[in-house]
Amino acid sequence: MVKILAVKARSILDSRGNPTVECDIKTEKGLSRASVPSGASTGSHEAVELRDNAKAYLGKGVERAVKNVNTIIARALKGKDPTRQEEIDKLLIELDGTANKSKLGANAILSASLACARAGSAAKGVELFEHIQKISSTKKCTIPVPALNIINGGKHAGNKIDVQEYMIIPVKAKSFSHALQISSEIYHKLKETLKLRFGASATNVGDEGGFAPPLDCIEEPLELITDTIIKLGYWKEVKLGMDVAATSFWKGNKYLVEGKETTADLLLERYEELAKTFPLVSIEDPFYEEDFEHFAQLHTKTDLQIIGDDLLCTNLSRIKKAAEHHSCNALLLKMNQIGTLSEALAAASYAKSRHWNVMVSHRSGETEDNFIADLCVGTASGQIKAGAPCRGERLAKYNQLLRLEEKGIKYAGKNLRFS
Ligand code: 2PG
Ligand code: MG
Repeated sequence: MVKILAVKARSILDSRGNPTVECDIKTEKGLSRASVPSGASTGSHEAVELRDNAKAYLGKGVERAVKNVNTIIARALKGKDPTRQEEIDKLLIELDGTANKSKLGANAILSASLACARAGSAAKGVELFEHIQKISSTKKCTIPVPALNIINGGKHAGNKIDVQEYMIIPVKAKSFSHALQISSEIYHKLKETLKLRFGASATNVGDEGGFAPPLDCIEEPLELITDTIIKLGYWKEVKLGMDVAATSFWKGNKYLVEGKETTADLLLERYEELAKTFPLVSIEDPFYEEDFEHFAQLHTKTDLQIIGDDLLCTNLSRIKKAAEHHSCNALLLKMNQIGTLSEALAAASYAKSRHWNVMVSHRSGETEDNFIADLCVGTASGQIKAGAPCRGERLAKYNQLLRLEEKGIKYAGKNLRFS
């Protein structure tokens, strides 16, 4: 049996320049490393990201989380078998002992959980995606369809667009590499158009690498992207997705959209109209994080893929509630919302048992770690969102998928149904 010899965490910086936790695990097979991302539009039911709230890094330091890994977690994991992911995660959950991982911090716990998965795959001498396939009992791996966020708004950009993400989904591309080629072409063509119409500053990018043009109406980005797709002749291959992240403009009893107050019912009508006008197939968080009811209404009234992010927080009890209410037909899978690999796998597995789609997701604050690429392939989740085809921390994931594609794993596009 391969044993964990040492566990060591450190504070590194994420793509926004804020501290985050990286963890190294040593076994006789060598060193395995993982780091955790961080969100900006976080759901209130997410596991707790432990920050120092001290002077350093304007309160955002993670020294307490690092210390928790280097003391409590390191002591408990030493001597353990890293191939036994479920046991390791159970131990981490028990060590913390809270419902939302607020004692040790979900950032501390997840860094150890993921480094352990990498150590487990090294111990078995298999690739990470194969190790994940095994522990998640996935029959056949697939290469996911990417959802690339090419126009950024909301909390991820300094413009006035209320919707957070406008994504292209090359579902009918021939392969993942073809999907990436098409997406890169659309991205660069869109850049030309934005520059011509609004000037060079409109091509500045937001947190996830998408452009952040000075637009303020919800429809305009959809028009611009649709025009670009048609211009390039890709209207058959490429569909559109949005992450509205509606909690970010929910003001207690009303939504504030384009500077005006509006209601959930009016928003719902607007989404129905969007679905009729544009090649829109997917919408995430169309309403704020407690409105299971309007999610369900949109689900009944359209053929859209309705993804729950802030609504679900990768949390099994919330996913079950959404399933009861028919609020969604897709789960956004973010490991740091729940804090261990095993719990994320359980969330994905439950969603699949309800015949939902699963989209594996990055966070807006990312690192160069490409773990989610293997996660998506190993669980055959079918979709991944990792930002624009631009910026190293986003490409780290897409480029890993290009490597995994070389193994002859099937592209998920052909069998993907959105509704
Ligand atoms: C989202 C994510 C990722 P954040 O809302 O889906 O795109 O953003 O990481 O800021 O929560
Ligand atoms: Mg979201």
